[in-house]
Parts: sequence; structure tokens; C-alpha cells
Amino acid sequence: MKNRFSLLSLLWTLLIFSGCSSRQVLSSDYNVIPLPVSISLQEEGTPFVLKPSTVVYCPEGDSLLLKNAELLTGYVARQVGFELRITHDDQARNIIRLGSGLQAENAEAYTLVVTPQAVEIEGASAAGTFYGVQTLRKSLPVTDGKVRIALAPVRIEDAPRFSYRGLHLDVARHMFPVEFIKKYIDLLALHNMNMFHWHLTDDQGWRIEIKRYPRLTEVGGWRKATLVSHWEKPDHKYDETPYGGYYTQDEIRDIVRYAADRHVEIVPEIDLPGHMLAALAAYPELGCTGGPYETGTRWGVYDDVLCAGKEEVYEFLEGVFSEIVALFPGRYIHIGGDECPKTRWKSCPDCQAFIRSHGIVSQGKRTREEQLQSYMMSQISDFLGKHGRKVIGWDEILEGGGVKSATIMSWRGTQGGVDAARNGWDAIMVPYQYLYLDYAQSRDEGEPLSIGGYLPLSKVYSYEPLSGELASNPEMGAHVIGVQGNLWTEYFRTAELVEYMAIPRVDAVSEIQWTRPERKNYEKFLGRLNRMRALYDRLGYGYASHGFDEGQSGDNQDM
Ligand code: TNX
Repeated sequence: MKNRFSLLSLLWTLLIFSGCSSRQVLSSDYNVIPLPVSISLQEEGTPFVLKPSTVVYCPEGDSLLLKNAELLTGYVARQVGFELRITHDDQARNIIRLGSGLQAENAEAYTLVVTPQAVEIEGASAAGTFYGVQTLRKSLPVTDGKVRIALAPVRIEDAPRFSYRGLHLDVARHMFPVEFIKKYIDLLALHNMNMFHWHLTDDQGWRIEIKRYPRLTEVGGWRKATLVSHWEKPDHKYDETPYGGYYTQDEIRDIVRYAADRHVEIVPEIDLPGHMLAALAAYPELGCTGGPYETGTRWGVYDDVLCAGKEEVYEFLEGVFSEIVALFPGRYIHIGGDECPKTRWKSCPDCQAFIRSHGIVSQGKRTREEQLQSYMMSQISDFLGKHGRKVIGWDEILEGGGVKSATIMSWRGTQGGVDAARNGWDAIMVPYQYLYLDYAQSRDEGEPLSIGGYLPLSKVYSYEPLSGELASNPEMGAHVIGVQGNLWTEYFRTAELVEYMAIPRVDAVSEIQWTRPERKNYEKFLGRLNRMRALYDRLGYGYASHGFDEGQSGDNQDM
């Protein structure tokens, strides 16, 4: 197969460019990640030739398609080395035409049709067009501009399998510059992902400016030291260096805009009522004992959590979420709910009085304190509901009987997602066994220190979100709205480490999210992955080489 391709390139070189110049001709390859629904290639047809005079058309007055056109010309310039011009004249020659008039059930669908004269990308919405743009750019080789690129005639039809295609980043344990957050969003966009779950607060740091509560970042944004040895091993070693910082509201707005241009919605997470030690350090009156508290310096779970028995805690949360709602226009707000020990609540007079006065009682195996957590989460969910938002919570929020209309993020395995779906709630699958990108990806000695676990690329790729009951009962399966990869950063202080953990497992995650299971094939995926390497190099991403090395012998043909 590979030989046939290079023979064809040679033929095209001779036919199209004989006499013109001695420029090299490279061919496109439509086997991209995530793999499209269908690729009908006419291998023998005359190709479309991408060259510096190629123009990108978008209709006048359509700002969304103009954005797509600008992004496309930017991608081409960076990857291929020449700057294409944008035009509103749809009759121009040698043209890439962008439209968003495709009639399709799935609003993110697109078609990409290549003829000798034109490349037509038609989305069912501007988002669909954007995914067509991504497929086109990933089909192009990475070169220095002194070439022509032959795109074989093709018809690609494509649409995502899941509507929620997420990637998460924890900036509480370690934070990263605004420029890196944008680069991370670019990584999502490159993989047709549309949800950036931004974990903004935790025990070890509060990273978002809240005007009404300045101490959250002044005090809660800082910790005095960081655990640098393994958290489960004795003899903890700390670096004894203060660590901190936060994102200003202006920076957040800038990032939200940047993401929106790339059809990425940000899901901000304020994790409560556990994982709140940084907030307690800032405002000790929000805890059961009144403190004093210190922003966390070690990893794991802390007993000190928000007090659920004081009215002022509920007022505080409404104050915080009012600002969150104003900053993030997306549909979802994540309110956490994971790993909240009930130790303090059991002996807190305020919590116990609140339980009595609100008639909160145990139900079956569920304790009164678990019900109290449900009460608190429901209050916040109702508040956000009034602002037109839907909440997402970690699967623990099912423990107190659930929060109505919440979407469950199933991380402790898949049972949370199954239970949610059975009860008619939406679920997002993030089981740690398959999708925790903070786990080690190889057993090599030289692997960076991580929180634990072992999750090689092949295991990520093997994950099938709709199995068991979710597969046999379509009504339940329909409640699984998507899949997400999570990247917690306890041990990843630098952007380089984050990239190393994310890439190439993010590629595998994207095929779980986008590609139909019958199209998935690990060996072929490794072949496709190999081609991503040059693109990652050009775009300045670091990566772990494991998957690429595995793929050296991969067969790259899918059509
Ligand atoms: C569990 S996933 C956590 C995080 C940790 C992570 C480490 C979840 C809801 N909670 O606080 O960072 O494990 O893998």
C-alpha cells in the first residue's frame, strides 16, 4: 500500500509539475486521528494541488466561518509553510470552500470533498466545519513550504459518536501559564474535543480570582511547601518552597474566548464540599472547627471540609458561583462532590443542628451526613439551575440519593455511570482504570514520578464506554453523553510533564470519543499515530515516545 502511494506521488509530480519547477510533491493522507466515519478515496483521480496561491473561501458576513478560515490559514502556515489568502469570491480557482449548510441530524457533522478543482468542507454548523478543518489539516504533511501538496480526490463523511468529548486539567495542585492553557485547548481542538474541564480549586490551591472573596487567592492561592516524594510511602519529603498563583478574571475571560473560537466549551470546577482546604485557610469560619487551617501541602484526602450546617457557607457558595456564572458562558458547571469525609460533620454542632432543623434523615445504607451532602449539592444545583446551568458532579454525589438533574462523572469505575443512566440522569465516563492520564504509562524505571497506577496507551484505547447494560439497553446507553480523559497534576510541576503525560494517550481518548467502535483497531491506530509525531514536533508539543515506538511497524491503511 505504502509503495502504491509513493508511486502515485511520483506520477503526479511528473504529470502536474513537469516543466514548471523541480519542486517536490508530497501527498495528503486522510487516515487521521480520530478516524472519520467514512473515507471514500479515488486513488487514481487527478489530485487537488495545495500551493501558496490556493485561497480559502468563506461567505461574507459569516463571522463563525471567517474564524474557521483564519484558523485554517494559520494551521497551514505553521504546518506546511505557506500563507493562504482568504476570499469571499466562491468562484476563485484552486479554492478551499468552507460552508455550514450541511443537512444532518448531528450538528457536529461535516463532509469533506476533494475534487481536482476544490476542497469543499461543509459542516452542519460552524463546529462541524471546524472538525472538517481539523481533518484537512491533519491530512497534510508537515513541511517547509518549498513543496506542493497533492490531495487525492476523496469524499469524507463524518460525525462524532459522543457529544461530550472532554479533556480535564488540574491547575490546583500545579498551575500553568495562560499561554500553556491555550496550547492545551489547541490540543483539544486538534482532537475534535469540545469540553475543557478546568479543575480550578482543591485543597492545595485556589486558582481563580473571586472579587467578593479576595483572600481565596491571596491566602488560598498559596501553600508553604509541596510534597515531592510518593504520597503513599513513608518519609515524606517536602520541597519547603512556597508555591502559588491564580488566574485573574481578565485572564479567564481571555481563555474562555480563545476556547470558544475553537468550539471548546469550558467546564469550570469548584470542588466542594471536600477538597476545600485552601478556601478554609482563607476563610476559617467556613469550616466546622473554625480552624486555623493551612492550604494543603500533601496529596490525598483531608478531613477538614466545608461546614454544611452554617447559613453563611451557603451564602459564600452563592457568592462564588455568581461570579463563576458571569465568567463562564457554557452549559455546565462542575461542583465536585468527590472524596468528602464526614468526620467533622458527625461531631459538628452546627451540622447536627442543621440536620435536625431540616428534617434530614438516614435512608437505608445512606447516613444522615451523606444525605446532608446531597442537600448541599442540591442547593447549589438549584441555584445554578436558576442561572440556566446544569451541574456535573463526581459519582459520589449519587451516595446521598443524588442531585436531581445533575450529570454524573463516573470516575471510580463505570458503576456510577450505569446507576446514573438507570435513574435517567446523564453520565460522562471517566473511569480511572482507563482514563486517568496522570497514571504511569509504562513500567520503565525512568518514568516520571506519578500518583500511582499503570495505564498504557493500549489500555486507554481498549476502553468501550457502552458495555454491559449500557449496550443492551439503548435507553440507558443514550444517557452516556460522553467520555473524558483526566489529568491530575500532583506530581507534574511543569508544562513539559503535562504534555508528556497527555500525549499520545489523548489520541487514544479522542478515538473513544469520536470513532465508532467497529472502526477502531489498535494496530492501525498506531500507524495513524506515527504521523502525528511530526505535527507534535512542529507545534512544539512534548510527548512520551512509547506509543510511537510501538507503532513503528504499524499498518497505516484504513480505507
Ligand atoms: C482522585 S478523581 C481524585 C483527585 C486526585 C486523583 C489522582 C477525583 C474526583 N478525585 O483529587 O487528584 O484521584 O489520580
